Amino acid sequence: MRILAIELYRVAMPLVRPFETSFGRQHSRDVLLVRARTTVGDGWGECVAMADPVYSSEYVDGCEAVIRGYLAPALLAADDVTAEGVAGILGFVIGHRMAKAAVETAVLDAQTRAEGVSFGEYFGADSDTVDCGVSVGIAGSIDELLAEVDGYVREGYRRIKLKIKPGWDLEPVRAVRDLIGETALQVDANTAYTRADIEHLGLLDEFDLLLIEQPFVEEDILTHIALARAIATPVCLDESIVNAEVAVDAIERGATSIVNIKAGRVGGYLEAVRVHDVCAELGVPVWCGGMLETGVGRAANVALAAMANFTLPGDTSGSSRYFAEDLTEPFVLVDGRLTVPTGPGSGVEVREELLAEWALRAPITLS
Ligand code: OSB
Ligand code: MG
Repeated sequence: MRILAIELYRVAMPLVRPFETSFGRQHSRDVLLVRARTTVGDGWGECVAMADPVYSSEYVDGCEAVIRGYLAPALLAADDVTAEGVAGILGFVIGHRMAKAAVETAVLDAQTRAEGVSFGEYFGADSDTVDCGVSVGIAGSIDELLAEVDGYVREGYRRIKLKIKPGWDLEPVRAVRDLIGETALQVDANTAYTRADIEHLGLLDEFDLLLIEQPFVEEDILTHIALARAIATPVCLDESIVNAEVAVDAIERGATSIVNIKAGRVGGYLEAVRVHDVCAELGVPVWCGGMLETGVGRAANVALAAMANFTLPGDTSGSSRYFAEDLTEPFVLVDGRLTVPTGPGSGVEVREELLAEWALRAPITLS
């Protein structure tokens, strides 16, 4: 195919409740959507970067700038583009994985729609539904936290993940464990701790957690190794795992025994599949992370999470956990699971009238 145009849309999606983590509090999701207009048809990708560079170095204005200045011009100049060739064409740009992932996904969506193949089939998914967990932000009080968690358990979520930080860890985890009994529970620190906290984090062992996610800064593999040796709770890396090679390195050195896979963080779904595969070879289970995606990104995540080695529930929650109204048909939990879309490409349709209604600015066309 040839790329005829790349269109960039920016929409503001208010969250149904603020989402607070150790890196700040979001009230709304500032989403960048990419539409690839190609000779075989159109496709969509969602950029997962946050409004500010506080989870990773990427942020949404930066992604837009790198797509406008480098990624879109390179794709528009290429004679023949395939989804499998996008990473090579864009490889001259260092990093900027979330921006690259959004563009590659738009091309993949166009390509697979034209071929009549669903993302699930393309990735080699082997189930029709995925088990869903929910990521619960830092709350104003323990009572507020328990009320929120109780609501999710009643909705059927199969696993609860609590955001933690120094000063908000043992007490909320104990309270939630008491509330939910044997329901699966895990925690995510988003790099809020340091080596000096290893002994303290060991106190989480008594709560029988599935894992502790990314306690230390992304570059610091060594401290994660030290923690994994010191505590019983499995250590799981998120921010640190930026591609399949880094995943192998972190696993072989003993820094992570479970891996969170986010396609945006590793540069796209094709690399996400490779991370899945190397983890499977090494006997390391994976689960699908989330970045508060709209239905556009969620559809692809749900298809990815249907691959065989995604054996733990993902942060693939229903649309209503995030938004009053989604940009696509909503993802609705049934018995704690979401159904993998079966239509061509991502299998969902963008509600273009909402894109216009919620637009932060007019779309930009690069051609
Ligand atoms: O660390 O997993 C994370 C959201 C934004 C940025 C980073 C993270 C998260 C979540 C929410 O935990 C997952 C979701 O429900 O999409
Ligand atoms: Mg995380």
